[in-house]
Amino acid sequence: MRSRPILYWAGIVLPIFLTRCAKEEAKPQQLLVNGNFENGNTVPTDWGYLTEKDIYNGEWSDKEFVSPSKSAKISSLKSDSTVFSFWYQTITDNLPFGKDVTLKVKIKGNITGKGVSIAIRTDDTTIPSGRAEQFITTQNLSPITGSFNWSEKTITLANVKPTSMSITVYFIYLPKTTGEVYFDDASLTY
Ligand SMILES: [Ca+2]
Repeated sequence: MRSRPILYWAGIVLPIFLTRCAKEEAKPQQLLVNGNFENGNTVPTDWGYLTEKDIYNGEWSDKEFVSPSKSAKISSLKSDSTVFSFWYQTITDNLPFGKDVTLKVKIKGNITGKGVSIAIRTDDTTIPSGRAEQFITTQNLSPITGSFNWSEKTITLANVKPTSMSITVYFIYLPKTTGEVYFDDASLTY
C-alpha cells in the first residue's frame, strides 16, 4: 500500500486538534471578582479581611505586586499561638455544582513559623456559617513558609455539592507566624 501524503493526514488530524483547542479555550470559568486586587477605593472591592486580634495586620499594599500596582498583604511583628487572620471572598452566583474548583494565587513572603495557607470551603448558607459543608486547605498538605519570591500556589476542591449556596476562598496567616506576605492574581476556576 502506498503511503498517504502528509497533507492527507494533516486534513484529518488538524481539525480534531483544533476542535480540542477550541474546547480547551471554552474553559476555565472564572468565579472570583477583582482577583488581581487592583480595584477599590480604600480597600480592595469584593475582598474582606478578618482577624481576631490586631497583632496581625491586613493591608491593601502598593509595595509589592505582580499585576500593577496592588496586592493583599498580611504581616505581624509578633507571633501568637492561637490567633490567625485571613483575606477572603465569598461567591454565591453561578456555583458549579458537581464540578471541581481550583484556587490559584501568587504569593511572595518573608515569614517564619507556620506560615500561610490557602483554602476553599462551601456552605449550605450564603455566608460561611458553622461547620463547612466541604473544606480543603494546603495547611497540612504543603506548608507555605520561609523567604520566597512570587510563586503560584494552588489547591482544588472536588465535586462542589449541589446543596451549596456559597463558596469561600481564604488566604490565611496561621498562628505561630511572623513576617510579611503578599497575595496577588488570584483565580477560582472550574
Ligand atoms: Ca495586583
